[in-house]
Amino acid sequence: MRPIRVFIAGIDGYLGWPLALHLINRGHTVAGADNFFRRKWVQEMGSCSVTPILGMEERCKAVEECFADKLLFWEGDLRSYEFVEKKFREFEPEAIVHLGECPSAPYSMIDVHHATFVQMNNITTTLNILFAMQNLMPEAHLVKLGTMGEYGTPNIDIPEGFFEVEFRGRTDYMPFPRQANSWYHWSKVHDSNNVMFACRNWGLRATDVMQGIVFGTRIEEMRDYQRMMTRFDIDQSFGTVVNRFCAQAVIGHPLTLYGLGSQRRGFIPLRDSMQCLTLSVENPPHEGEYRVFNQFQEIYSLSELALLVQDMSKELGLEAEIVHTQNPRKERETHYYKADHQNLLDLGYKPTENIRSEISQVLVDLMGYRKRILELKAVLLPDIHWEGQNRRVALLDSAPAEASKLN
Ligand code: USQ
Repeated sequence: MRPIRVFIAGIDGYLGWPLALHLINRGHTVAGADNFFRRKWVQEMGSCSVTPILGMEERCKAVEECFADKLLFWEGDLRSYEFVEKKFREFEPEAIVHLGECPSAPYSMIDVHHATFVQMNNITTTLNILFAMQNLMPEAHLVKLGTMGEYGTPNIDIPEGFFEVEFRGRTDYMPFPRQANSWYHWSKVHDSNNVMFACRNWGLRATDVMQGIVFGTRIEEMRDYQRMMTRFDIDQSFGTVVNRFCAQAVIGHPLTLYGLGSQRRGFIPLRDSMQCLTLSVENPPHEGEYRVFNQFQEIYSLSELALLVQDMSKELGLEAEIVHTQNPRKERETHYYKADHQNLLDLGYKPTENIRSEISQVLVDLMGYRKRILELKAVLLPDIHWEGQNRRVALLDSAPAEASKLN
């Protein structure tokens, strides 16, 4: 594959940072933008990244030293169309990976302010990117991060985006119904509709990635791990379930399995997520094509994963108790769940086979930050309920001046 110019929207995040390293290592020219909102949202949750991540200036310096390559970074808000257009004009990306959204279901369920913030932030940034592409580079490829959660948990198999429907004797190939389960997940559905329409209306090309729940601490490219590490969150809003279980195990806190634990989801290790996003970037769809990839390694129930974390903890001499806590979310706990994920395999995706060693690596890495996790213990229990009536601090709407120093 010839090297291309890739713009990462949300380059400072859990996925954005390792993706920059991964793409640079493969010879691509990478630039990115971020307004450090993720650092601020996690701070609002009373938490911070367990892994001590660097500020962007030091991150760029580390890249230059380790990869002998420059990483271009602009601080700015993707909700500003002028900012997006200006940076696209300067960098002339051939591919844009949009990770610059608020990724949390619980955060969006706090109250009306958080719900409207998440939807406006996510939908506006995507529209700005689509319009800037149409105005400046209609040939470019958008890789847009969606979520498996857009589909919900239907009682039938989940295809990759589209399926054939027969109704009253006629058939059509249509978008599979979306039944999201939080204001955040619905924001991704609205994005999907907008991206699909932009492809149909303007002939743009896009890959809409329905990603499962990511977990993990590292990828191969973090050779200089101390300086290259990505953030790792454990609070109820921004910490995903396996990452939270591992952090809990490391400090002897009970693993907080919500409800019965028989909820089934698609999961994907961080390194596989990087592999899949790169495959999408390097294999663009044709003009006008809107394609959907379901991106996960395997489907597991939450109980299976809790038991796996418990098992791997034991091997490391840690006692991890599993506790069924009352489920703060409204979600089906016992349900059918089967989803296709062939498209990425067809492009060459090689899923991590040993999930046990992946979990073990997370535990080992986190053991080095035990003290920090203990300090953050209070954020491990959930108090955001789907019923509403959440008492929470007000939303901070502008990035603090020193945000890039926060983690
Ligand atoms: N859960 C627990 N215990 C916990 C935390 C969560 O049992 O301590 C349960 C939840 O009830 C839920 C499941 O674990 O059934 C997943 O929760 P999560 O917080 O790991 O993931 P979710 O809210 O679904 O969102 C995450 C990412 C989001 C992405 C999504 C993929 O934060 O950005 O879109 O995973 S998916 O779930 O497939 O839609």
